[in-house]
Amino acid sequence: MRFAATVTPSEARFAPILLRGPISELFSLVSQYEYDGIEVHLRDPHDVDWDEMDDLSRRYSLPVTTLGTGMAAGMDGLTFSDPNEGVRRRAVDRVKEHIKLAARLGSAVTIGSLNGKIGFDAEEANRRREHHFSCLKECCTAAAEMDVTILLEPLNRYECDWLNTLEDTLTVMEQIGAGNLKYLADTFHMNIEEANIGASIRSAGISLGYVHLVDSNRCGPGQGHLAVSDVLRALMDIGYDGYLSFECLPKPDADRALRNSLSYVKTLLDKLSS
Ligand code: LER
Ligand code: MN
Repeated sequence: MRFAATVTPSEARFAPILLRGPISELFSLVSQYEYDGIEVHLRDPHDVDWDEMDDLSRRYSLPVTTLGTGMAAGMDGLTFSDPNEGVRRRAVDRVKEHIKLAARLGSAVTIGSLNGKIGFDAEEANRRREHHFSCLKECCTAAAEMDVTILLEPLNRYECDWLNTLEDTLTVMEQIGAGNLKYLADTFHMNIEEANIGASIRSAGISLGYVHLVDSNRCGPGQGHLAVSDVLRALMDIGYDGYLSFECLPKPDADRALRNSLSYVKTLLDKLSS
């Protein structure tokens, strides 16, 4: 398993991201902490210089694992389930730009907060699910043409009112039927929504494309009450060899969160494999 750190060049404070700053400093820092990859959250992919990102990724031998898109929802109000067609169009067009950048960098694109909400009215909720389906399908088709994977991330009930569990996600994935659509398991959300995190990971099997390894309090693994070794054991059981990305709060500070998360998880993995 490989390790990624979450970063953003955006000033936005609401997302659980380890490092913020100019993109060149972010690559330099993450490589100093000896991570294998870097997960970059971008409100709009044109907020950064694509050539510069490509150069930095090569210079530091640091693959961009996935592009986070949630800031497009949080800052610009763009979602796939919005009742307004113009908003949905802008959401899809925005994600298509993330997809182009991802194709350039060899990364995936995450869809989490962009899934949006559906509300309580049954008919309206059905319409919004259909809107979501059309938008996600269009993005998966565009991504497939460029060999890009889309990671579908369910969020906990306080952030999303319909796509919360592995089961919800597998249902959507089955409806879409795209080979380049994978499940992103975020253990912070799973800790709230899944009855048994290890069992869910085992039942996800090859649908699993990426992991946000975060503790129960959204701090780095080892700082809360998540049974991290159960999660790692389940990942080992299904032969997961992708990234574990620490999408967590920079607490007590970014330096310690980056250092301690990595050493804590590496030590557990060593114990589990011996
Ligand atoms: C995005 O990866 C995520 O987990 C969201 O909860 C961020 O708000
Ligand atoms: Mn997440």
